[in-house]
Amino acid sequence: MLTLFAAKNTVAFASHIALEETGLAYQINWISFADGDQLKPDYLALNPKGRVPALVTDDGVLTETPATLEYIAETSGQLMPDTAFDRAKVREMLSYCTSTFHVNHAHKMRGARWSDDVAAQATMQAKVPQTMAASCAYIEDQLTGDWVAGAYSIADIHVHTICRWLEGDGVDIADYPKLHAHFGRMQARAAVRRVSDAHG
Ligand SMILES: N[C@@H](CCC(=O)N[C@@H](CS)C(=O)NCC(=O)O)C(=O)O
Repeated sequence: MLTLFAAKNTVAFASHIALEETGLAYQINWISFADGDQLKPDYLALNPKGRVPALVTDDGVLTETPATLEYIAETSGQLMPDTAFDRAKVREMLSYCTSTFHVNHAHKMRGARWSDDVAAQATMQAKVPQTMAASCAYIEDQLTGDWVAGAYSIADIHVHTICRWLEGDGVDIADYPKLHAHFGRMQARAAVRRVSDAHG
């Protein structure tokens, strides 16, 4: 049995979708950011980074969304395309999502990670619509079919999870027709709807 430590509507949403899609046995342990659960000793013992997700497996704890997603894909034999090239394209997108797309978004609420200067934090925050729009334009350009790399995969799940934050980041996804259609395809999936309902 896997246990996913998740906070609602965070990037842990991606690992939650992957678990729900594959049918692996899992349970959710909700973390409340409002209560500061991610910084409490019990949770820090599990994930010293004080972030979600954390996925507890029989072999130990995994953190970082690309790692948790790839573990779920590999152990289930699902959510990865067939060819070496397409699998590398999936990893390319996971890497982009975690290192750039997500980090752009984090500059809105988490500027204190990078500067103690309140004015600098405000400057970072002001730039979020621009950097998130640039990420959308990049992904729009990458989308040549229904999915990021051949078949539906963990890369689609990661992209979708971050796209759910776009409205709050001041970006209209309708400005990116292929990404918008991808968003609709994701929302139409039963597993995504179930996870969406769970996150409220
Ligand atoms: N690179 C990590 C980032 C994880 C991360 O930053 N998660 C955020 C939620 S979206 C978090 O736990 N933030 C808590 C905090 O900053 O206190 C991943 O992709 O899993």
